[in-house]
Amino acid sequence: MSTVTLALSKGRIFEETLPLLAAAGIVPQENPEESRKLIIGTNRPEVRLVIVRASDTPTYVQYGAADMGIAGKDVLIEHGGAGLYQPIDLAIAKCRMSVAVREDFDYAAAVQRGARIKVASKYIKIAREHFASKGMHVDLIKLYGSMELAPLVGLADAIVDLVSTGGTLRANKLVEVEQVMPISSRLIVNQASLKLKRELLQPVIEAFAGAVKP
Ligand code: PRT
Ligand code: MG
Repeated sequence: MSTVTLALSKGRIFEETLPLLAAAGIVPQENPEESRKLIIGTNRPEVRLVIVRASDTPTYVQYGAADMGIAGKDVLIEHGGAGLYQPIDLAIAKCRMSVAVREDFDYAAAVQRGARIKVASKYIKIAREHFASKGMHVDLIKLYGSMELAPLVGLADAIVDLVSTGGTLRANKLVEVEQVMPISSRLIVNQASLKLKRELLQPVIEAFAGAVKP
């Protein structure tokens, strides 16, 4: 029997994917937040979920270790998208990529005088393209988490990070000075799987497409 493996990350993507899975008639047998299992069965014997780190989802799908996955546009841009078919914007896990600085940093003035600023981010590719498109010269500093700390301790003048409610920026006395792009999550499919397992995958893709709430 041919099987389908779907890669998902815990947290917001898993939560917001549950209704889409339900629309495809797929119900996970366990909640990954409670279980430590990395492979989770479903009500359908031919469908299983693998629980991966959000930024690893495209890699599992690219190499065919998972047939399908759900990943944020942020993660997909940084990955590059090789080997991935990206059929649907699922309109889940929505947020925006933004530039933020300390309240007391005059970003507009720095841009105006063509200052070379230090920018910390986990999203180096997105940050590089954004500042290049503005014709700004920046020094990029790669971080893996809690970017909000960097301007507070003098590691960077600005950060490029995801913003949802804005609560994290406010709590750290940072302000959003530019929106880089809106972010949502996409369904991604391994290109070879799509050809070899079309009969199994196509109905899942269609059910997801039909369940998207824009
Ligand atoms: O935690 P890990 O390193 O494993 O990966 P991750 O943080 O990328 O995973 P996860 O599960 O937190 O996020 C998965 C995806 O959800 C991301 O790739 C985004 O596409 C999407 N998403 C949507 C978000 C947010 N909203 C979001 N608010 N990802 C992260 N955040 C963080 C943001 O980085 C910041 O630290 O939440 C904080 C800001 O939130 P507000 O509400 O205070 O503005
Ligand atoms: Mg996280």
